[in-house]
Amino acid sequence: MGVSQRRAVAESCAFDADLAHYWREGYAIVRGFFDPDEIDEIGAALDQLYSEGVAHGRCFRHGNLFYNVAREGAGEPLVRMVQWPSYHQRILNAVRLDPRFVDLLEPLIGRDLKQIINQVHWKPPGSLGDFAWHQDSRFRRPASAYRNLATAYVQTGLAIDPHTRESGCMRLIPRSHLAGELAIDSSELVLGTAMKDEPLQAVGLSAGDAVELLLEPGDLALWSPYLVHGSGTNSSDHKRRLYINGYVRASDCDRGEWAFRSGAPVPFGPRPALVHYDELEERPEPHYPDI
Ligand SMILES: O=C(O)CCC(=O)C(=O)O
Repeated sequence: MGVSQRRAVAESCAFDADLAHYWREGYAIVRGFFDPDEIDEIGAALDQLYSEGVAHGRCFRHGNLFYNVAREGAGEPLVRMVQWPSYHQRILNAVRLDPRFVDLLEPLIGRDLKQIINQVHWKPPGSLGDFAWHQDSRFRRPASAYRNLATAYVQTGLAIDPHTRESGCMRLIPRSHLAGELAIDSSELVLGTAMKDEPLQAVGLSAGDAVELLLEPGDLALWSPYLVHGSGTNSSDHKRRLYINGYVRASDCDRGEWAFRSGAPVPFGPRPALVHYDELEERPEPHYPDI
């Protein structure tokens, strides 16, 4: 697809067609997955989470729960991301276990699902919120613990605010997932690094082929772990929040928290499961990491 064919992703297909679209293009959109009242409630929970991050004033970890807090000058700390807020935020925990997720995902990855991502991204207007071009497969390490990425893993993102070009919506390269893992330069961090053309060109892709993931509050996007994507700065006058939950067919993953067994939600157990924080056993206590 060339530049002239670039199109916004605003026109999504009906639910059935979305799944075919997911396999073919590497992503799909479900419009109005959560309703406006629910989104208001989730938004309020996210604002509470954000205030907690500001109060920490720097990165904070307690087990898998992690606040990524940056400072830009002398202003208020910037909470860029929180991982696993559901351990202590009831409303966000209810969202990740909502039966709508398993109903949606069953035809893709079945009814026995673990969760490897539970994460919120904030982009306040004008802030350091960029995500460099990447595939999520880059973060599935050790590789031996995450099997059959193409067919067993689905990332979902629930829009809490409008996602537009101005607010720094995600940009996706359709069909890039079909190539599997690409050697995209990973020498820089993804979060906080602007999308550049060179790393894409080096693997035979072009930013000109990207589509914009335009979402209204309540819309849900699904994307493949191999889909190349990124996002830019929020130059709108409102914040842009995205609530991400990543699910996997349980038999294909040695890590992660259970989310659904035979389609029924599974609450957290008494101890957190190993996901991405490798020092969970050695350093589970609350602390401010040196990063
Ligand atoms: O929040 C965004 O704009 C980017 C999300 C993303 O790239 C990811 O979660 O992998």
